[in-house]
Amino acid sequence: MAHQDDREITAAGNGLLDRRAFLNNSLRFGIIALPGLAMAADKAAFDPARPPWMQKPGAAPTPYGSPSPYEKDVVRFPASNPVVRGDGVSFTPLHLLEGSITPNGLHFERHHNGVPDIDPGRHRLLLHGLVNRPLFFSVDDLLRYPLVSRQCFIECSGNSNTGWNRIPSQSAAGYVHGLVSNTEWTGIPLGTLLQEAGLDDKAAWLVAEGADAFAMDVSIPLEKALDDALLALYQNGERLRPENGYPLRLVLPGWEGVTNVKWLRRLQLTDKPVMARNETARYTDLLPSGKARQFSFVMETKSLITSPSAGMSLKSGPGLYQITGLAWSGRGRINRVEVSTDGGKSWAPAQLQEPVLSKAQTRFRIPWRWNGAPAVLQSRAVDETGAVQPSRQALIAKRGRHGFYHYNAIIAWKVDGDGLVSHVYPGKHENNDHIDIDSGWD
Ligand SMILES: Nc1nc2c(c(=O)[nH]1)N[C@H]1C(S)=C(S)[C@@H](COP(=O)(O)O)O[C@H]1N2
Ligand SMILES: [Mo]
Repeated sequence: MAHQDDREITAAGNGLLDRRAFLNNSLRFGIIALPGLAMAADKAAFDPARPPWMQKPGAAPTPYGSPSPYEKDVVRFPASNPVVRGDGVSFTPLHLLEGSITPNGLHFERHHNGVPDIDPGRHRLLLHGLVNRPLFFSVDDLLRYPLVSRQCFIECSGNSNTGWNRIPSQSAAGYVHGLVSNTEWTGIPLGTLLQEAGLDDKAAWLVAEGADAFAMDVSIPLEKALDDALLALYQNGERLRPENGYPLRLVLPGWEGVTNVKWLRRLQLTDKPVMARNETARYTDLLPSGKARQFSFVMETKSLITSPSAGMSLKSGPGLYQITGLAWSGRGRINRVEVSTDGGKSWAPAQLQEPVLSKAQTRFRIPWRWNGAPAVLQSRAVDETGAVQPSRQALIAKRGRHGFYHYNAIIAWKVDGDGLVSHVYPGKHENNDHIDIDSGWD
């Protein structure tokens, strides 16, 4: 049984410990698990001194590795529109991952009309419109430019949107909040190609179009294109996965997923936005005033405790546990993540995993001594611009009850007396009278 150590310093109410307790290597944490994920061990036939895998040679090397078969439950959660073929999403299992990089096979997906089967030898990118010299590139042409790498998250603005509903969702954390992934992208700064084409004085926007059956297009302000936009060819060291835009996608660090056009085929410089479906009928936010927010590009400061989270249980009973999660902001670096285990009465700063990168996901951790009584766990992120993740009440007060996109409120997990974890909305929730979102993502 874990016992109270001299070096344990309380940092907030209800057993939250100072993050520096991690320096004490002798700490042993309790087990947090999802029922059903553990493998059933055949104890009778098993001699730990002579495990069967030491009794014969193992498997031969293979051309491309895959996860251990024992990790078969660590998968995305796909959901498709039954009416429109190829319209759907799959969620990253954030609650089953550690660190901050999303493995390529688990990057979330959002397709409006399916994943095109693109032959890279025939794919072309056209750069035209208000430029001095229109340019046309093959993928091989693009690969001759100097490449740069940067880590950043991509988050669908529809991520977490069941948070707008009256009843808290009880799905696993990743299967509600996992329309976000974090990747090291490698490609060409878009500014390099714009410079080569030469910009007309009237150029102020850029229309990006994808080569999928949806021919998805969005308008992007030139300022962002010249700032940190990337034409990505590689994802975590290997060429892009088909579902994430192979052979070429636009990456706009910190901006809503829809602007990160996949299977990029055309960039047109214009003097104004085209008012495409995806910036008028969709991806706008109806406000309490009756007006709609348009071009709400930046993904706001957000965090999520990934463990313990909905559906898990604190299997070891009362004792020491590690609370961990992810924080991110489309405005820059994460400055601080605070954690509360007493329903928001007191907060303590979590340990941030270095390096903390701008517009990338940051892993946070904090030790917690659970006394066995019901507790409510929350995390609250603050970024380098001072933007603070809002409570659900504050978000609703600001945006009203017609929200669909940009849900970044604090998420609360309740641990009951048996250690079972569920999703709750703490505090009073007046004006809860809106129509629930029952399907759709975007
Ligand atoms: N061509 C094209 N680009 C696209 C989309 C699409 O359907 N077609 N979906 C967009 C949306 S809404 C999101 S959230 C991101 C998802 O990127 P991912 O599938 O790589 O996670 O891609 C964006 N780019
Ligand atoms: Mo999206």
